Amino acid sequence: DPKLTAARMALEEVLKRQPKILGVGSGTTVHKFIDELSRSEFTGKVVSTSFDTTLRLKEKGFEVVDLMSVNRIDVSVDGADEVSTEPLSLIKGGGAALLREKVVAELSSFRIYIVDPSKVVEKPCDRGVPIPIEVVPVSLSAVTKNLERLGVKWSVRTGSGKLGPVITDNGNLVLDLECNRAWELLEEIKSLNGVAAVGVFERDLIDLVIVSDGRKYGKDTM
Ligand code: DER
Repeated sequence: DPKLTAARMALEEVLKRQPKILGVGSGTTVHKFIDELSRSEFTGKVVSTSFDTTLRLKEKGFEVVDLMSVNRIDVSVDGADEVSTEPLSLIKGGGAALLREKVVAELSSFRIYIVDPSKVVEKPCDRGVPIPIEVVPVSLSAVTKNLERLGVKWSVRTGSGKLGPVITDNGNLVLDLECNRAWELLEEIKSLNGVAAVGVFERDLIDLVIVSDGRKYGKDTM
C-alpha cells in the first residue's frame, strides 16, 4: 500500500526530529500516518488541519491542541493532490482543508508531504487537478465576476451527503479553478477580496516531499 509506505517513511523522519508539537494534515494518506503515529513512541502534542483529522487523532487518544493557541509547530506532515518537480510546488485542497493546512505549514519549522507516485508530475497542472480556493460565501459573486474578468474557469465544489456547496471547516465555500490559467494568475487570485486561501504551496512551504517509491524532493533529510 503506497500510502502506508509513505506514511511510515514520514513517521521515521518525524521520530528522528522528536517534535514537541506535530502538525497533522488531512486526507487518506494522512489517515495512514495517524494510524502509524498512534502505534509509535511519539509523545508530543498534535495540532490538526480539519475536523476529520481532529476526530481521528482524538479517537487514537492524542491530545489535540487548538491551532489558534500555538505560536509555532516543530514538524508537520500532510498530503497533496499534485507534486510538480519543476518548480517544486504542490496543489492541495482536494479535501477542502487547504486553509488550515496552509496555516499549519506557515507555522511549522519543517514541513513533510507524503504522496504516492500518481501525484508526481514534472510541470504544474500536468496532473489535471484543479486549483482549489476557499471563498467567503458573501463574496462569491464578486470573486466569480473577477475570475471571469481574468479568464479563469471556475466551479463551486458540491459534496456528497448534502445538497448544494461544500462548506469548509471555517464556514466557507470552495471553488475549483482550471489549473493552467489560474497558475499564471496566482498573485492576482490571492489578492481578490473574499478569497481566504489558495491551494498552491510553493517552495517556501515545502521542506521535504516523500514519495512512496523512495523519491524525495526538497531539503536533504537529516
Ligand atoms: O486536501 C489536501 O490537500 C489533502 O492533503 C489531500 O487532498 C491529499 O490527498 P490524499 O487523500 O490522496 O492523501
